[in-house]
Amino acid sequence: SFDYTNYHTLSQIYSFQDMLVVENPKLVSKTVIGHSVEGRPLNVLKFSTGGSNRPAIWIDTGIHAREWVTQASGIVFAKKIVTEYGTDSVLTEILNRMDIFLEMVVNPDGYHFTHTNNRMWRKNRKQNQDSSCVGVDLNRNWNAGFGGRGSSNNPCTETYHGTRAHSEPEVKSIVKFVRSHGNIKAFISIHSYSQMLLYPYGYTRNPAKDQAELDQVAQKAVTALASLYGTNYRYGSIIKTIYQSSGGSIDWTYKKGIKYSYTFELRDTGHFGFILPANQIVPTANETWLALKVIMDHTLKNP
Ligand code: 0X9
Ligand code: ZN
Repeated sequence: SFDYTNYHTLSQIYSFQDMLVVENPKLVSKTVIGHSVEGRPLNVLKFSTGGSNRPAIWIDTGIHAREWVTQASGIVFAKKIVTEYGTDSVLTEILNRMDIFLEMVVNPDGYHFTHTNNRMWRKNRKQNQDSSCVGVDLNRNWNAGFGGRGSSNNPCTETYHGTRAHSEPEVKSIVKFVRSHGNIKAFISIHSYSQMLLYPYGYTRNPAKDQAELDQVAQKAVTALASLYGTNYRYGSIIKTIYQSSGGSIDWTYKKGIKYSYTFELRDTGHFGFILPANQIVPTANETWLALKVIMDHTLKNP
């Protein structure tokens, strides 16, 4: 059976996804929402107990390749959803009325590259025009303050925003999915590291219209997270809590009307950083899951 306590290659993750569908056909299905720059499938798992186009929660992990604890946590979340449905009352209520979509490897080319060439790779693997430097930062490529401060027009930097908003297939596929679905109520994008729970905006200091509510939910979520092992999270708007960052995913989803748009920065605060030891995968996922359930439960109860 699958070893949740270790990191896995891309092909192992793809196999895990297919196994989960085979073992839970009534609850889980797989949709390919597009293909990466290098042609790899962009897989989204759908967890649904029925209905059609139910209000939905989106969760993504692995938009940045080197943030390995996020893809690994995505695997644990998927397993938790299938085992807790019917036993955990909060998750059961959520799935009785809403769907959950989980894209656990948003950046498959980058993730593959972190296994084969450079463990610290962050961006996708776009061959940039007129530059020998590779890759676009997929969290600077969205149409929200695109090209502004906190992103770079230099293809050789880690925060290169690309030639235009939604130029990258890994981003465009999510944009098309969100638009065509039309009923996504929460969009949660998971990164590491820093131990933070962030809400819009990242590109401007103007507070989000729903800042008070987003802040209250974040406070409840980080309290739930800390209840398991005492892990301390800061929370607040992106620009005030971490740094200015333009063209980020949740600024776009929030502007599109998805009120509950959040970004997590998982463990740790810098001791191991991106190279978090594998024995922290399950504890990290377990505590994060408690925060996710707070956000999902609030979303369910505030339609
Ligand atoms: O810089 C980023 O993209 C994130 N930090 S990370 O170290 N994981 O790269 C912060 C993301 C802020 N979120 C948005 N701008 N949406
Ligand atoms: Zn990141």
